[in-house]
Amino acid sequence: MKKQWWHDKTAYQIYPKSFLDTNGDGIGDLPGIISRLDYLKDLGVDIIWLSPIYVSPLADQGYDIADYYGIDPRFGTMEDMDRLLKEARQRNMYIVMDLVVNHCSDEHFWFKEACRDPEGKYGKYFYIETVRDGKLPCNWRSYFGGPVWEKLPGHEDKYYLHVFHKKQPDLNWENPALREEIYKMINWWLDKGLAGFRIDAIINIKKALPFRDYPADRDDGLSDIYNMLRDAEGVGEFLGEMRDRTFLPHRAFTVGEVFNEKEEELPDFIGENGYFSTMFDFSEAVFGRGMGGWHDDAGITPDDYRNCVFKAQKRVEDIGFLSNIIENHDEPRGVSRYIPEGEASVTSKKMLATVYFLLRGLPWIYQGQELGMENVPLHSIEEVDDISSLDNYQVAIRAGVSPEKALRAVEKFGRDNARTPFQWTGGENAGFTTGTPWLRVNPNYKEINLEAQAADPDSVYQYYKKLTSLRRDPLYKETLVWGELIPCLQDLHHVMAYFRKSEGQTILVIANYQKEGRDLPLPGTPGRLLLTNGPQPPIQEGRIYLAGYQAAVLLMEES
Ligand code: TEU
Ligand code: CA
Repeated sequence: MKKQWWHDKTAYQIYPKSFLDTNGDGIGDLPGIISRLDYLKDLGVDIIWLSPIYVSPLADQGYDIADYYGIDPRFGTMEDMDRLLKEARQRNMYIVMDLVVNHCSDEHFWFKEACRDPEGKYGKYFYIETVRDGKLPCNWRSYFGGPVWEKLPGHEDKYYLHVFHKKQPDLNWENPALREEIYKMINWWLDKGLAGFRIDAIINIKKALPFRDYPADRDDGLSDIYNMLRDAEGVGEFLGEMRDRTFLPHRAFTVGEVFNEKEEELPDFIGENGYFSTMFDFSEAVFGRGMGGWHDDAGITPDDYRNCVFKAQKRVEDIGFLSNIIENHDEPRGVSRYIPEGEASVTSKKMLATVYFLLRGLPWIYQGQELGMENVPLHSIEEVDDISSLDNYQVAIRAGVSPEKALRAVEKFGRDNARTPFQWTGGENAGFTTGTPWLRVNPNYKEINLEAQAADPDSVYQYYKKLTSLRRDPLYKETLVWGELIPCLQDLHHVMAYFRKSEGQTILVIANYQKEGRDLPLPGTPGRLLLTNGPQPPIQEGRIYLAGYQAAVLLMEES
């Protein structure tokens, strides 16, 4: 595989609204991000993805863009953005923005014009259909609940399509004029010095047309959008055109938010000359998720987690480079999801960090993950901000789930979990704001915060620093970045172990994924211990003793 400049980097996702507020309005902002670039650099971060900061009514927290060329005043100004780009460049860091082009906001000029004149130029930027005798064009269910069709404001017989919230009308990619607008905007940002984009919900830009019903899968008479997506052919034509017109000439870095790609299309997505540089591995995140919504989620065991990860690694090994995560702004905190309930501790958090960070692919850290931030306790549905959580709660209630159980499902999977403010200090509002935070601070901030962890050599944060420096250490980089990944000890329960192997060097990552300590067989002869989250593990007669949730990274003797 051809080496790319970004392969040996570490990436970090910032959720700006919750990162750091500098003007006391309770909302994180660009000056806050700029003031913490040195912190991120010191952590070992190279690439930073900002969740949307464009002008937006924030109906879906900025994933509803009203002006692609403007910064929302709540986050700062374009001068702040330019300063961020400059300050990042001075530190050899790269800024990546969110590209949200499946839909825009209903407050975007295009949509307002479309409402004014549905037959005109801007009407064709959207999917607008005339509805006779009350029958909607199709029965697809939007991601956030309810039909994908909403009445076009000002028109009795016209409806527009929105696969997400009704404040997020879908853009019509079949229209070449719309595509030109998008490419122009992307190039404008790349010309400004942006390194690239994280590409939002991109599979959805291709619809199975003409609109038609699918078999209903709940008693609302609607059909999951995935049924339509399975039939939608030809997303690659749009993606290839977008790559050629924008990313390629700028040599931009791109990471796709891709769910449900078709297996045979994988090389087109992230192979050499793929549509994107890389894409996120969501296989663990979606594992166990039923069609019924969050209350229907079967959960994930340590063995499931390992199997998912290895399967994903295998799928791409000859094709490209995955982006590895344990959480993001849509998911629960990784330590709350992938460590069995009640067992999250400094040690187990470090173990999880070890096994995912040293996989083949680009490692991503989501803000606060480096502190081992956890899910936030939920006392009432009134506390919830996120629209997807509110919908999932209703889905559960309608399915006959008790309010208490529905609340627990939201607590476990809700998107607010990852969106609570970053825990900088043990002081008021965790040092996030001097005002009132837009979303409650996790009450555990007195125990889990950067200030405390920076002073503690054994903290989760200090361990993440060791991981980032190990991966970029010239002695091991060839192996840890580009080396192949070979799973081992797969027949043992609660063990996650794999080799990373390059010409002349083999590194073993081995983890005891349970609270009880145990003896494990060592595949091969160990040399130097490169990293562990516990005491020096005793090694004897081909066996290694690992304490509960202990992980070890060992340089192996070459035979
Ligand atoms: O998410 C896209 C997506 O496919 C959804 O299924 C997502 O997983 C959602 O969280 C379901 O609860 C992206 C963004 O990451 C998300 O924050 C946005 O809400 C969404 O697109 C719409 O732009
Ligand atoms: Ca602010």
